[in-house]
Amino acid sequence: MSDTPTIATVTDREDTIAALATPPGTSGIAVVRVSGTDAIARAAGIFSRADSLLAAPSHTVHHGFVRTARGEAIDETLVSVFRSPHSYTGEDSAEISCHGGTAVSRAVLERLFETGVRHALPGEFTRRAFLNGKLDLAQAEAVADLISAQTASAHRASMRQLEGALSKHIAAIREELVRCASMLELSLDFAEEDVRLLPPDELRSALARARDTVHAALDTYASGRVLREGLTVVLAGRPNAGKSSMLNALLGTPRAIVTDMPGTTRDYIEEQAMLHGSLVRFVDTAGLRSAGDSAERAGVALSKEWIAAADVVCYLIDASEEDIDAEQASGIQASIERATGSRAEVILLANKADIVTPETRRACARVGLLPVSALTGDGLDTVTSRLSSLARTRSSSGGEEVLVTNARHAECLRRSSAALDAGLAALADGRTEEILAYEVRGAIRALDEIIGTVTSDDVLNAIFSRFCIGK
Ligand SMILES: Nc1nc2c(ncn2[C@@H]2O[C@H](COP(=O)(O)OP(=O)(O)OP(=O)(O)O)[C@@H](O)[C@H]2O)c(=O)[nH]1
Ligand SMILES: [Mg+2]
Repeated sequence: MSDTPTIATVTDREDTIAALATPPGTSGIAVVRVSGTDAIARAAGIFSRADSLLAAPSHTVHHGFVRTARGEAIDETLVSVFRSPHSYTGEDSAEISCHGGTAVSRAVLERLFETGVRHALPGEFTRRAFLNGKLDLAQAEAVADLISAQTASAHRASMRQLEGALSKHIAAIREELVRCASMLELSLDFAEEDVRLLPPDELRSALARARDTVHAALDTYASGRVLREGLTVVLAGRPNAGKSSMLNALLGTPRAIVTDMPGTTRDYIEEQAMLHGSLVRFVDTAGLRSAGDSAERAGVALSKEWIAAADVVCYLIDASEEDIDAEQASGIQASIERATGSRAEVILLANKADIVTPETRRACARVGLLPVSALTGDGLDTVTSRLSSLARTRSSSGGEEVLVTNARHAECLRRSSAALDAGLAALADGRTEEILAYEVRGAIRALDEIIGTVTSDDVLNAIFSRFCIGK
């Protein structure tokens, strides 16, 4: 049986845990992080100046050697000491800064494991910080976002969330709802005396205000999602139009297979890229046609799903083969608008412009098709600047105080808003205060899930397992 801890045992907070906090591989220095009740004693146990570590006040740094059990030097190190509760996790912690490199950091870790320390699971340090009340759940999630932020704006948004902007906003809405709920419950307690502690008008406007604030926060998720995941740009069109060639040209690397056989791409191909500082997620899809075998049909079904989920559809037409006319162009535009509920921006591209006649080029200009060539790169600058400007506008918070970037938070806000809508409807219908109180409590519970006051182990496992080891 393996003694590697599983997610089921992760709630065992008694253990002292350790992990490499810096990326594995060659580097100037590497940091091994240790946390738990015995963290300082365990670090002292492998350190040449054990006494100075054991007596060290919090936030001090100590020079010395990490040694094998037989006393041979493993590395010359600096050990930082953080005493509970003034540490990242809230527990006693030590950070051993050793020389970078796989062998050194592994030897330091192995040495700690010999003394009974166990390897930390992904996100376990942050999970302990959350469980010890150092961070709420939205802030803990912001730590993961901060680490994975690829653009300046994603960095800013996760930093604001880590500083508590979202948590404070949620707390303010929650406070108002708790006031409504307690008044409602008091009214229920005194129902027989017909005591109304909050006039119905005041209750209605308090609930409507809370609902509008929840809606406003939820509305920012459209931008927040683009900021976090990148603008989803789907390359679509008939087989052989040059979609995969276009993906390769936009990425500047031969990522997708290109052949002159229609139906080459079966599965979709997803790849992220930075365009002028904005994050874009390109998706190359199978060519749209009804013929083909079952694998190709499955690919086409996926293409349609991607089109429906796109922020931008770049629809490619093979200008050397297909007729260019206004009716066809507006037909394509209309069918994509139908598929996306007009949410996606449509960019119609006439590809293979390198081999078309001047007459065809003029026809493209007349019907609003942008002539491009995936082969020569002609016209691609126009495409990339349109995409990066769309990525910027679609990820901008529009000056909103908070920006919801996380799908889990958006889902909680959706539930909170639905409960408040149901509560307001109950109030308008003159239904009992019990029903109203029930909905308001539901709205509060959904908000609590965002900051983690009520959250199941399953939700915590799902959140923290996505973290890297050592965070
Ligand atoms: N002349 C010219 N040929 C191109 C251009 N773009 C693509 N092609 C050629 O068109 C053929 C099909 O290209 P692909 O990129 O595989 O087309 P696709 O749309 O991905 O095709 P499917 O995956 O089958 O749907 C290949 O022979 C490409 O070399 C272009 O801009 N100019
Ligand atoms: Mg292809």
